[in-house]
Amino acid sequence: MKIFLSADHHRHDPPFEILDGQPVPYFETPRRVDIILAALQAAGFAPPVAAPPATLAELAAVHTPDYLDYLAHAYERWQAAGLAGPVLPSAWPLPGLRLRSDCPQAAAGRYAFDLSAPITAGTFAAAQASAGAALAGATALLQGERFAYALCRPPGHHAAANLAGGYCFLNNAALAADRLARATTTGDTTWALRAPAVAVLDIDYHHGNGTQSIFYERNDVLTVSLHADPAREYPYFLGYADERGAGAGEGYNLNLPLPAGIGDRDYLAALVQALQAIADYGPRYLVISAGFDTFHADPLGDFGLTTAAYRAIGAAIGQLGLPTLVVQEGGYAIENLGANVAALLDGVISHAHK
Ligand code: SP5
Ligand code: ZN
Repeated sequence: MKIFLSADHHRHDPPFEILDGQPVPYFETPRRVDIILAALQAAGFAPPVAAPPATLAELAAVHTPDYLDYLAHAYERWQAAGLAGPVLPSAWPLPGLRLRSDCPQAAAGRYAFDLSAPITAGTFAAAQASAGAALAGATALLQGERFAYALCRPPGHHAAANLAGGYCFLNNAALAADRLARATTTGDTTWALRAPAVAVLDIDYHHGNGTQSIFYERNDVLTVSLHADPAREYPYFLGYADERGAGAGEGYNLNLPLPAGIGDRDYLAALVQALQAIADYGPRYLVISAGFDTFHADPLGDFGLTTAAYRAIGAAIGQLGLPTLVVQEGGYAIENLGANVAALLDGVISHAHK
């Protein structure tokens, strides 16, 4: 399995986040990558390849130009206004207020939906590196690789076309899925008649609100997410079972909200349902948004999965027999994160020769 690394990820290392009203040390730390790399090396995986950073033109495939301009310049504009970094909003243009981005503080509220995506001096460079790893993974599949793993940091699945949040700035999995979909569906038939292209399966503990919103009106990318019920868990405002897509995308989004405390057996049963929906769609490529905050010891989650479950999840995914890109998302039980990633990837490749 080819492994692509966002080598510049360490340039994003915010000092704190506001979690449920309290300032706490940033959970999404550079140490996560070190630990995953060490575990993969110990498990005998090939050394990672450093991917080039994604260009603005590549990012514009799923992100808006105004949002990219904001991300690229937010920190310098914040500093130029005499504010101390990191960039963090303190007011939001919720319904009833006017959607403006005239000054740095207004822009911060305009382009972020929570208090967990602070922008530091190196944040955009790190996010570009992370997106570059996912895009390199997509390209590897297009060139005939069966599997690839993009060790992305910062993660991406909460980032929408024009919004940061949930430790995410650029939607790595969406960029990869979009690249695979465009390569698959370019042709002279009308959009609605093109063959199914790509499925995104999101197994992070949190709903992938950004990925869902990016593909919500498209039928060339099926989005499926297993996650904690948003009625009790972040991101609260999206991820419910009745969100099924809109317009041409109606029927091409599937949310499977899960109860607190769910264990290996019930989780794997829900996964079978998700994989059946993907098999019915019949995509050419599969992108996995792989979060490990479903682990029983994760500080942010309340699921009960064991390390053995990740091997079983990977095996079930591998059994679909699709060229598959695994994109790193969350996972904050640092001591177990490496073993859990290695278990998932081992599971994915375990069926390769059957
Ligand atoms: C990529 C990713 O996993 N982002 C997750 C961001 C979650 N941020 C806010 C979570 C707030 C929920 N409260 C947790 C209580 C833990 N006891
Ligand atoms: Zn998560």
